[in-house]
Amino acid sequence: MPDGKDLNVKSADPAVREMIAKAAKLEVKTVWDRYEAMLPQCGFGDTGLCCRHCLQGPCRIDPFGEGPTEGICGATADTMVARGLDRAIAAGTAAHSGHARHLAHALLKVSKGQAPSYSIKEVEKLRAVATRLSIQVDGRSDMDVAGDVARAALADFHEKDTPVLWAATVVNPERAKVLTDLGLVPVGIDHEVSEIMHRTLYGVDSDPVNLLLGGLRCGVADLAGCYMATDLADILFGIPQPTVTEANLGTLKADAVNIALHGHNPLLSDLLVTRAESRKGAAMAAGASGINLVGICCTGNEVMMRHGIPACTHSVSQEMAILTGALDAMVVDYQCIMPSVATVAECMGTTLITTMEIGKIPGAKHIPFTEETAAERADEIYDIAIANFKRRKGKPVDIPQIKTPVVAGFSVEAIVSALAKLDANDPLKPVIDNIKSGNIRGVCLFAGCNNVKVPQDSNFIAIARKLLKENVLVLATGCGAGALMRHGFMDPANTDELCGEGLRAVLRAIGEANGLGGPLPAVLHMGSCVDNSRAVALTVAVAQYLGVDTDKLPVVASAAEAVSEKAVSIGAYAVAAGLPTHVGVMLPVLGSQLVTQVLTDKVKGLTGGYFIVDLDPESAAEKLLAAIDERRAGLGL
Ligand code: NFS
Ligand code: SF4
Repeated sequence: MPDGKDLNVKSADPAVREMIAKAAKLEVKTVWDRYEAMLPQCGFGDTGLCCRHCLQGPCRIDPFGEGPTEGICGATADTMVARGLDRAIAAGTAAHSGHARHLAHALLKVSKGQAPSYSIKEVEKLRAVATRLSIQVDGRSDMDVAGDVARAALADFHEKDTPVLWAATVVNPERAKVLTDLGLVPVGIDHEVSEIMHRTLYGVDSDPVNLLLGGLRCGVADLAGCYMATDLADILFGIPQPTVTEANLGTLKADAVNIALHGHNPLLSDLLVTRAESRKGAAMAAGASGINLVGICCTGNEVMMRHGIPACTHSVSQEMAILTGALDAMVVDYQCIMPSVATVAECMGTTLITTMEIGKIPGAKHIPFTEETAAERADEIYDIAIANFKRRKGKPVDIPQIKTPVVAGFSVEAIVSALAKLDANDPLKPVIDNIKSGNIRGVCLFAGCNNVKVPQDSNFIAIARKLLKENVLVLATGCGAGALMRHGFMDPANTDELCGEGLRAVLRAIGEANGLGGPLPAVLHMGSCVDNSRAVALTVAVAQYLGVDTDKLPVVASAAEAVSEKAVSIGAYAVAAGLPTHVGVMLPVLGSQLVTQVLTDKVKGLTGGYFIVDLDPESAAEKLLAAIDERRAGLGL
């Protein structure tokens, strides 16, 4: 594996490396070129010691104590760092919950018959969610219940005198008490984001510990946004079930109309998938073998989990999909779409299509998407891609012949039903028994992005390899799942080689009981980044089964190559939920010893969770294992 420090190795993915070489030949700039041009990056920003929260700034504090030790207003390093972190958490929370709010509006329109392209796909989940929210279901129509669920979701955004439902009803009672006692229960998702913006303003909150507690509370609001997004997407588009598919640039097809679905919300991407069949004739009339939809980033995860759509690539290598020259259109909604894709698309003859009012990109074609006009807009997108294919047909493309088999789609419901094949009356028992016996030493969730500062995927690969050998059950979401799938971790053919003996036996027993004729994949794909909520749901279920709080479980998380502020807000709720949470890149907090200490140590005394910041994957894996063992010992295992 490439060394984490070697800047010459840009990606551990050979398909990506092929395209990096092509970009260099064509003199097309990529994220790696722009990163090099940015070096050396500013040390003040890197450590969180730069403030622009008012017009007297920017203020910078010298981390070495040689220059100013406070900002012009008197803000200390501790204040600046805590305020900066809080704003990152608020931004992440706004994004996840914006995605959830969008789904809530769509569900409301469905319930009123105003969104003809959508329907309720999972009545049972709708009723289960409604029941959890104390909404009456008996004797009511699905549409009435859906309307109430949507209204309850929308009500969770603004301040009220009761807790946010999607936070209070999704954790175990013990955790709810911990959060209540610490004042970390949000009363409105938007309210919490807005409070962070207020308290981090010039001259409001300068107490670093108070600021960090505010950040954690906003983190719990982020959990609510994520959980709501998962619930509503499952209701509208179906609960993911294990599905066999593949990943990497080799999923593109030279002779087909290739369309990449990139971004996050399944509202548009799911519809494009379901309309593909009806557009196949038009594609074939244009001389194509058919329509080939591929996913990028979390939209890719959403359509992979529900429809088996292959994943083209993820996160930092998104430009590489276009560089193949085989993409006829890239359709995006919002979040994690590098504006640079517009330039690369122009060079390669791909049409970049933006679809959201809040997510326009200069150089892209904008097709405004609404739930009311979804079908027409989707067909417009298909027409553009097919016309592009006509122009491209017969011209050479460079598709790296690299792809990996993937089994994806392990929602909690799917996991429980797979386990039920071992014990129909008590599905969680086999997992708990294996945790107790040590066949499963613990559980690690890999989440988050690829970061240009890390050779792509190398941290994920190194840590996952080590943990699997040590019999840690590995779950993955987001572009962390993308990284692991592209390197064979979700191919059941590799389970035996990757896993230690105990874990191997468990995965084989479950696989065989489910008629797979072999084991489950070594890493279970749980979905997109909002679907970290699924990992929380599983953790809460195990905690309730054992009758302990979530901070007692041998469960850890790792955002090994994090980028987005969304990864920071997810980290905040993982810590609030009591999990040791690794981050494999520098968080901009090192400028404050106090903040660093609170996040990596002191907070443990409050929520039981804490951050482990370690850029070296080998020692990070050791620390995650140590955290797992500490908890096993606490449980007397
Ligand atoms: Ni998550 Fe998904 Fe990927 Fe990172 Fe972005 S796509 S929401 S933030 S880059 S994992
Ligand atoms: Fe400087 Fe204070 Fe203004 Fe920040 S808020 S820019 S530290 S004066």
